[in-house]
Amino acid sequence: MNLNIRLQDIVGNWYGKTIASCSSEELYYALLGLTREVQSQLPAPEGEKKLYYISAEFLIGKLLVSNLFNLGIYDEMRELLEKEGHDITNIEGYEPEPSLGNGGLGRLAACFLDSIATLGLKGDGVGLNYHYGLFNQNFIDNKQTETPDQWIEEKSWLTETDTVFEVPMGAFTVKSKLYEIAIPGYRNGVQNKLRLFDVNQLADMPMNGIAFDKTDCQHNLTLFLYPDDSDEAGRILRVYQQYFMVSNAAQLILKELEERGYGLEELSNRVVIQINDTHPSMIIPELIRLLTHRGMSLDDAIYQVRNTCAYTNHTILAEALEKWPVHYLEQVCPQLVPIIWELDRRIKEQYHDHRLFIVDGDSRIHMAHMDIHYGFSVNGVAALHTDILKESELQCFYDIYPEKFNNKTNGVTFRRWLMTSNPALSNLIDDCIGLEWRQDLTQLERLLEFRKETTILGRLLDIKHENKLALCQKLMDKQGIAVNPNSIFDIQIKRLHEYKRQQMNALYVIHKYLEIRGGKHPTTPITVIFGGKAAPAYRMAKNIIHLILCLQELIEKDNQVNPWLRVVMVENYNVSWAERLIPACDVSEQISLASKEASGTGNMKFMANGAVTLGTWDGANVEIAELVGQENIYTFGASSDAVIDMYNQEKYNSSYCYRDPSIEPLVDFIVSPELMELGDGLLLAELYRDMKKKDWFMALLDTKAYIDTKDRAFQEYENRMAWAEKMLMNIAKSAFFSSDRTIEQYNTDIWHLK
Ligand code: 26Q
Repeated sequence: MNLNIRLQDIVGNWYGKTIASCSSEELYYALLGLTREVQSQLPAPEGEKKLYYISAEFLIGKLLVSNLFNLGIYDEMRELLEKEGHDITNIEGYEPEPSLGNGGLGRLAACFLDSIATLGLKGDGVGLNYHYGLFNQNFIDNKQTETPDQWIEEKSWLTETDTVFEVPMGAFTVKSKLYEIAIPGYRNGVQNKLRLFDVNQLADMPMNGIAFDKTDCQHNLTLFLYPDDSDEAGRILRVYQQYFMVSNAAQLILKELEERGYGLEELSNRVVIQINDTHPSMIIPELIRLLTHRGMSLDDAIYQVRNTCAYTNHTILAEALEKWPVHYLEQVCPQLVPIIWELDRRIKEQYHDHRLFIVDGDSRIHMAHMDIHYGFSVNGVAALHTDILKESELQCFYDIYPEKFNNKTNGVTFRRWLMTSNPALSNLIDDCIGLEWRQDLTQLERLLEFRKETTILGRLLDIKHENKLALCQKLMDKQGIAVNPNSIFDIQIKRLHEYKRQQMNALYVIHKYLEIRGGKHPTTPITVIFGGKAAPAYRMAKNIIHLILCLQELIEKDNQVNPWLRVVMVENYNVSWAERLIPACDVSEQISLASKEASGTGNMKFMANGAVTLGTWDGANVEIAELVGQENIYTFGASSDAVIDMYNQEKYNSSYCYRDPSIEPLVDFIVSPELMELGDGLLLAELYRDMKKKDWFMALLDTKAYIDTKDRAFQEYENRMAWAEKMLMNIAKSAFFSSDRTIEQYNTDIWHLK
């Protein structure tokens, strides 16, 4: 297809204009149309067996650039537009960003779809078509406020299909409709689909802010994405959503099995289902229900399902493990309840250890337990995480099913997170090692040859500087904030959670602030950048945001300090922000309490873009450290063994961290007159009390080591060539964290697609 002619045709027909005379907005819709046209020609991958990756979240982000790139027409299109006086980045600005996920788990699912299609594997994503994605975040009075995020427009990436199902709920039946988004592989001429179910006729629900009538489940089913599990209200609605999702998925899977010409007894040979955390776990009893309805014996149905379903665990935080009261399911999907009791009965008959039961003594259904007993694979998402599952959290399951447990260290797609988001660095890599790495990321290690080449190291530093300038421009455009591009960019971007310890980073800021006020200033100025949303009902997370924003204002107004230190919290952090922040980062903050962050995936994106990690011995940080070696990462803090031990023995209390006298003044500063005047005294005092008296996620345990290590990193930043070498080492070793590698391992060990 001649792209120029086709694009001219489209804008001519739609707007009666030439490409040159179109607005960026008009061109966005024209490109959307053209890209959809190209994609519609692509066949699905061939294969006798098909994967269904079921997930409540797919945080796909904007798709225009990524789709053009995978179709192999991005450069041509960009140049063509440039000739007509248009900048594709401006055009992309008009694309609404689908935020159909909260954070890591949803973004992982999006990276996986990209890699599955790129490897030519036959596999679709299945989820829900939320009308409102994750809320939009605004800062008012140094506090987070939430507004609804309505992302769907009349013209979008969604294609309506004529596939409809009925989902029987307790008191009513819901008619569903399937929508699809194309997922093209990278330059391989095939596409998979992201299949999103919606209610057939969504009532036009009035929203009041982000609040709405949570009791009208029948009409609100796909209205919005849950902003985390900290929102106590609406749990039943969440179960409705989950059942709606899996019943549709199960009906779709059986329909397609039949269309492919296979009988039900072929299910486990022809289908594999990956259950992304426990949110889709009800697919297990739902499939058993549908199979037995169609005449299969219960034993055979259980056999089929057990050999079809595989479960991924993403968390060991007890509060995030789903346990639904039986009476919730009696209301939502009463037809599943006898099946679950039967599944539980079989376990209780065989084992007498109550920790293995599906239904506990309080009549709560442990979704993960059901997955482990009635699936064939259980995987963690980083080596340390899988070890913790085996050795402590799920040890009693590992004892009876050692063969089911396996690790799949997470990965990210380098097409979005390096090639399109950091073109300058990608071009430098091309210049060093040729183009092959773009298809085969293991080639990146060849960069090691250049670790002593000062011209290459110099170019690395120049590119980092350019990317900082681009970020500064965005910060100015979006928030009117001027950041010094010659400062060190120290970045922590992720959901707000106490275990991720943004509050510890804030204590570092206080430390530096007091030091500078005392006359000791750093050699190079420091900019500490935060980004992330707090669940609307998670008080402590919101208090931490409030502290950060108050510090931002305090320092902004202090001319003695602000030449040397700035704090910036980006508003409404999302995938698009990440694409600008990560290429501009010097120091990547990965400071979770050891054992709590299952993997992390931002850490991998930063590494690939030449940031140096400052991190604890947690999640995939451990594997990053192994790969780059101690000279190329800054690690600190208590080990996961020590932390787990402290929890088990109830050894930790925050006061024992005051053994170092430098810590207490930092905590006290949270309620200092300066900050209390700027902020909401009640919120700051609540945070202060929590840190002093409870500090459940042990921020104070590691604060001293954190400050010392971070100061050392900033000192070593001064030796620019030595730092550039660290950057290069990180880039060269990052290929392990490609989701292409991860998906290859899923396929070899679990899916066996081809
Ligand atoms: C549960 C019940 C009710 C309502 C909501 C939820 C809920 C929603 C989202 C529970 C968990 C999540 C999201 C979890 C998540 O993002 N986990 C992250 O997964 C990443 C990919 O594996 C890891 O890298 C991160 O370490 C992990 O925190």
